[in-house]
Amino acid sequence: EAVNPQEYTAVKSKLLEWGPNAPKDIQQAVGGKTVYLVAATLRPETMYGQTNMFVGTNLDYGLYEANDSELWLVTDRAARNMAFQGIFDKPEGEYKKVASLKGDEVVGSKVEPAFGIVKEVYVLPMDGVLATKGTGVVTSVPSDSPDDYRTLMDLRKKAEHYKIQPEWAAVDPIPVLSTPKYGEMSAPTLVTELKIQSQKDTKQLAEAKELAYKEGFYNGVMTIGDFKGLTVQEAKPKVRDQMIAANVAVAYAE
Ligand code: A2H
Repeated sequence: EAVNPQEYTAVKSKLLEWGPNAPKDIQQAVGGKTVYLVAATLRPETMYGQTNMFVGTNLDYGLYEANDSELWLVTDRAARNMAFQGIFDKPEGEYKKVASLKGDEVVGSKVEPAFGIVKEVYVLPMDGVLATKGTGVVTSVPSDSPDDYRTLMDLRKKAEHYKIQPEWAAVDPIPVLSTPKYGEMSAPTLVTELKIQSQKDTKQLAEAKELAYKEGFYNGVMTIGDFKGLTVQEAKPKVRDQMIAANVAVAYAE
């Protein structure tokens, strides 16, 4: 990994409303600033289809000063990396945390996902979110990510167990691209075909992820957005550039 850095797109989703578990003094820490949940993705071309966000309930997050008006919710590890990549409006390597939160304190918050067709989505819990990858915040595109789809279905089946309100998981997968093999819903198709029963079936999910990724990348055609009709391969950098130009995403590597 040190040899071959992963080029992520860090996508900003504006916080619209804190959820019921947010710390009581959070507004005070935020002051008048705008909070963004920032998710690292390898699939910027799918961002039209965001239906929710995911965090790990036991992970530690912070609100970090990105510039004069924005606080970004990411892990400490990601904030540090961002500081060294010159992403924050501060001298290289410097970053400041104004509040600490556990993932479960963010669950149920409402956000506006950048470039999403659906303008208000909720933050939900996911078991497999790694503290050691990306920002610890994952945006959910269940049409094209088997992990996202399976987790969303698990949450719908067992809302009480996962301590969520059913309406937080109510947005259905949104088609964004089409492939000859799996149609417009590659993740739901593969989860059904491979009979994947739970987000804990990590081996089968890895296989589904690989199949969906390859078919999407080599044979997918966009069905939505400014690059509708272009191949996924062509659209990917174009959507990414648009998002960066619109100041709703930044390049992030690790
Ligand atoms: B991807 P790689 Cl549509 N823990 O974004 C677990 N997963 C994480 C994560 C973390 N801390 N940070 C990012 N990810 C997810 C979109 C997507 C993604 C689609 C299809 C496949 C896909 C929407 N979710 O990933 O290990 C993010 O989900 C499959 C490769 O660095 C990110 O891209 O290769 C991807 O994993 C990065 O995983």
